[in-house]
Amino acid sequence: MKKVITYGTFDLLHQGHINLLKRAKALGDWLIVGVTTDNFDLERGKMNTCNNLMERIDAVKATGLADQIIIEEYKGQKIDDIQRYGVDIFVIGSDWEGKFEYLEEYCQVVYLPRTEGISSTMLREERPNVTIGIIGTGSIARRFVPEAGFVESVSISAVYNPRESQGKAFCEEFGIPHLACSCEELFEHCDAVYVASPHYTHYDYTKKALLAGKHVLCETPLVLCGQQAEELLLLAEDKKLVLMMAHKTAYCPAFIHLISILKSGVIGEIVEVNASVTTLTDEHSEKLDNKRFGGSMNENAVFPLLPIFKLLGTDFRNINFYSKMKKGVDMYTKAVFRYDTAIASFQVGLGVKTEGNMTISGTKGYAYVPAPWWKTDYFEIRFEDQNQNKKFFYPFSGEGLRYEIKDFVSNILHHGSVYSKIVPKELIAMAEVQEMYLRGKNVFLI
Ligand code: C2G
Repeated sequence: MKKVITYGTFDLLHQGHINLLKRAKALGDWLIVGVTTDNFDLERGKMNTCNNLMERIDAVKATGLADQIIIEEYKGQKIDDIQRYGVDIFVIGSDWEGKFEYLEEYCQVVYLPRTEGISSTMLREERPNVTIGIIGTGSIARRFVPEAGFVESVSISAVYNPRESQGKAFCEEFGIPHLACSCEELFEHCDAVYVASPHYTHYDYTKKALLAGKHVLCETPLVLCGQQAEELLLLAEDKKLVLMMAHKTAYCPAFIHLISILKSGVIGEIVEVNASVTTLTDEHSEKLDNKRFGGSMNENAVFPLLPIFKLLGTDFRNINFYSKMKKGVDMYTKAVFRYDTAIASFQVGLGVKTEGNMTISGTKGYAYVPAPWWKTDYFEIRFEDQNQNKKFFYPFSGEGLRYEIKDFVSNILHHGSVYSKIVPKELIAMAEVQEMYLRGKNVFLI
């Protein structure tokens, strides 16, 4: 029996794919089709797929042309597959001409003519586009606009900044078509809003945008009060709108895989999580203004709270906070959580520097994520027997905001059906912890 293998993403499966599969099948008796995983596509720079892995597998299955479907998840897998399945012919479209000579050592390599005039890219361009209006034009918004350029089906349509001259300069610099003079005007020019203003304005802007029927991606922290978080989430649910916090760590591939690997029990029962985020800040920075911004907790706590809640849940018994203050602002805070079967701690600082790594300790081993763990592309799982240690590498492109933007846009286009990387319970608990701190509950000054 002659076995043929071919690979592809098969996003928005079209006639070009079908022609290729038909021709590939005609070359032998058994056709194996490798469908790339979402993560493998991310790794090879394909950020823009519209269908997820299951949808793409289903589409290939529905053609009735594949005798066997496998998933392709890593570089070099083609050699392993060819040997494992005893493949005689590797087939790929002519756009890959010359790229797979290295497989000739293992089987025959055939490039088939690509079907002209149709491609997934063309089909993606025909799909609906989400327009985003940005509120606030500070440093994070400056990073957001170029990152949005890497995501399919999205464009930045308008900007609002109460300080009009800053909004105007931003529009000119990034070529954004509309400068709005008010929130209401901004809402008229977009489907969704990115709230990138100072955190003490998040609640008002997010609520206004939701009431105006706009999806919202709000910068961190969403709000600093549990009841406000709950209210906003309920409002979004009620209006069938997407509300997400722009917590870039939650959407980055390495972090997502770290959590799944640890949940599968590789380091045994998790007994402690420790994470630290410190950024030395200029003494005159407005982040140290105690009336509006607050300090380290307000600025950074949502980062370490994410792995703690993901791994240990939100049902902690209590938290003690230890803070070093200056002019009414916490320059450094260490928080210690007691859970029934575990403990967690984090350090956040604007005026004290620590090693910004994360360690997760378990009964069989531990995970080590080097600084800056909150935008990592790499981690290690370590054991008593060092021979068993494993290193994991993932893509983390550019500023890393493209992953959250992609999720936000897909969620809007798929009517909220994309799995939330931060669930409402976690968002509310994050706000509650910050509220607890602001109210001074178990806060000890050093
Ligand atoms: N194809 C085609 N005609 C088109 C579009 C695509 O013949 N108009 C072929 C491609 O050449 C490829 C297959 O359809 O052989 C799948 O294409 P994609 O989904 O774009 O996947 P691709 O990125 O080419 O995957 O390991 C992954 C593979 O190496 C390549």
